[in-house]
Amino acid sequence: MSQLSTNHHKSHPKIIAAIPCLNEAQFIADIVTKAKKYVDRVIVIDDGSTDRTSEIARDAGADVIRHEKRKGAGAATQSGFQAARTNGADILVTLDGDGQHNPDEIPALISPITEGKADLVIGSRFPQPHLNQSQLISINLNHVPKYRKLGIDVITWLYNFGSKMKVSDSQSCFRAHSRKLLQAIEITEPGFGFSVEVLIKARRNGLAIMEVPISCIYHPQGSTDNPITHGLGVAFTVMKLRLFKHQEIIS
Ligand SMILES: Nc1nc2c(ncn2[C@@H]2O[C@H](COP(=O)(O)OP(=O)(O)OP(=O)(O)O)[C@@H](O)[C@H]2O)c(=O)[nH]1
Ligand SMILES: [Mg+2]
Repeated sequence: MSQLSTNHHKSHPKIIAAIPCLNEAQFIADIVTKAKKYVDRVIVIDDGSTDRTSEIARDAGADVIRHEKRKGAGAATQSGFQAARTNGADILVTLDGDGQHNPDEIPALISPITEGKADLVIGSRFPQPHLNQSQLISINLNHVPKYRKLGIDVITWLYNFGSKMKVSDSQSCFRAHSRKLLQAIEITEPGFGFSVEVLIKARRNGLAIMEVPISCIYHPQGSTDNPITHGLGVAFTVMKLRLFKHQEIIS
């Protein structure tokens, strides 16, 4: 992995994109190519794929971190957090490698951080009225399957319950993170529970959380994991993290 010059000209924040991938050979080349237009470096975390994800990502110009064995989307994102810290990123963008997120929406996610308004920006598939719609670039394809929407709503409700800091989409992993957040938060959940773990720790650290609307493309070949176990696993993680406040916080 070539070491980018760290004495980056400070007027331009150093932006890194991390893309956790499990068998995404079909989509990854296009995503890396598009994302490279908006960031200084693209890092693909290959979470034990058995297809040509690593090779295709590298050929498209990404740096690749490979987990020999599958560890989970949370563990893969944690490797992205670590690589961003090691390379002195001012902003880390995370997006999925399965073509559901549109890299052309990266600027919309980054701007609240460059404007100093947020430490965590979530790309929401369910934009609330107060969000400025004009940011939506592509036609809204957010046909989130109903059963998935129900699962996401339950988890988002569990996260919002009793808190002033509410979000509309706790499960979206198309996010931007500030250097301050990267220094304050460690991901310990190996699976999809990491999505709410980062939210809960950000809120506990008093970090500013914002949402911007995104489009999300659902491909006909559909979901990878079993949505029920996926949803229940994350719901359990929210309850565990919110109930047991003694969770480790680095700072
Ligand atoms: N499912 C799954 N995805 C992983 C894993 N490790 C990395 N990933 C990547 O994590 C990202 C999100 O996973 P998805 O399975 O797309 O999760 P999702 O978007 O909530 O669910 P879908 O609607 O099924 O796509 C994708 O880029 C995956 O390739 C893993 O162990 N399981
Ligand atoms: Mg997906």
